[in-house]
Amino acid sequence: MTLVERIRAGDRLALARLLTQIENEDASGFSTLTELFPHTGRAHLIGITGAPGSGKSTLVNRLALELRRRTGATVAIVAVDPSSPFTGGALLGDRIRMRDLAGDQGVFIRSMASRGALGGLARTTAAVVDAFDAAGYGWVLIETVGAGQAEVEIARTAHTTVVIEAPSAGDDVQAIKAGILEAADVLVVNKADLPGADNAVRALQSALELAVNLRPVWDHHGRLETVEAASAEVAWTPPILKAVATQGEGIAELVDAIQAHGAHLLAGGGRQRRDRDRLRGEVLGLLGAYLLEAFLESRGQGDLEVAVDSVVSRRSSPRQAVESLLRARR
Ligand SMILES: Nc1nc2c(ncn2[C@@H]2O[C@H](COP(=O)(O)OP(=O)(O)O)[C@@H](O)[C@H]2O)c(=O)[nH]1
Ligand SMILES: [Mg+2]
Repeated sequence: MTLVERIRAGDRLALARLLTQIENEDASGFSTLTELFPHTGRAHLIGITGAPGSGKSTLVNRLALELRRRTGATVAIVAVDPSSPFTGGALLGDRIRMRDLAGDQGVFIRSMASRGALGGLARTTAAVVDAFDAAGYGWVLIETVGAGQAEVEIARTAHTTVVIEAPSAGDDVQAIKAGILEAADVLVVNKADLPGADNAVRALQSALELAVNLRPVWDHHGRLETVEAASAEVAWTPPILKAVATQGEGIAELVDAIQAHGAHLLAGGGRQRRDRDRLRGEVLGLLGAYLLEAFLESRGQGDLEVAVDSVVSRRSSPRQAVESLLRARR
């Protein structure tokens, strides 16, 4: 059997090998992915994002168990943590916490750390998600720290984006990064066993009312629509749930909300729109990477350094340097 056939047949070792090839940006991995791509598009992608320590990994663990129990479908977990180096403690911690899932052949966990160039993490994550999708995983949970732009982008391109918040000591919601709340389909106040959970729910409620009105909507051509035009699409009001991930409380309700959102997307055409947004981002990201690579190959690294020199010495602005690099190319 070929690698593709083995992956499609559910061979975990074959899948693990492909994931390693993808992370190493190995050319044979990409050709395997190309063969697998026609088999993607079935998985429900769930982005889970929030501040470090809000309880994402604990919740993802519980969520995976509940999805397995209730739907029987297989679950893949992609933990994206750019802050942790390969041997870092956070990954180890995640692995230990995930031990409830160990031994379940229907669950596959992959931790990813940042490497490579700008946008590299988003591209690699997209490829890993495609691999799980083609391998037949019904649910793909993508845990990202809601900190950097890249991570927010990864989370918001999922079919369902879950934003996790933990109660803070003060009365404010711990500042959720701008842009993330607008992307939320489901909000979870985790650590509801700690004081301040109800305050956090109230604060999120008012923040959400603002955010929903500003929610950007793209039409089929990727153009930004006005809110009035977009309101033709039936609105989804993101529910705000409370959970105690360590005890498994609120997880059943979270699965209910995720399934309701999935049904909403299917009924209203939102699923195709999100797929298109996500794949569009993937195409643009790759195009950018290829163009840059082709440019540097044709000009050599030397010209780039000369241009950087001229910026460092303030002889040109960054924009001028790029313009003259592009002019010299023709
Ligand atoms: N009190 C309480 N602690 C929690 C809860 N969920 C997670 N934690 C703890 O919060 C810490 C961070 O959890 P983790 O899942 O690693 O958070 P992440 O960084 O967002 O992935 C761990 O010590 C968890 O045991 C909860 O519902 N209540
Ligand atoms: Mg974590």
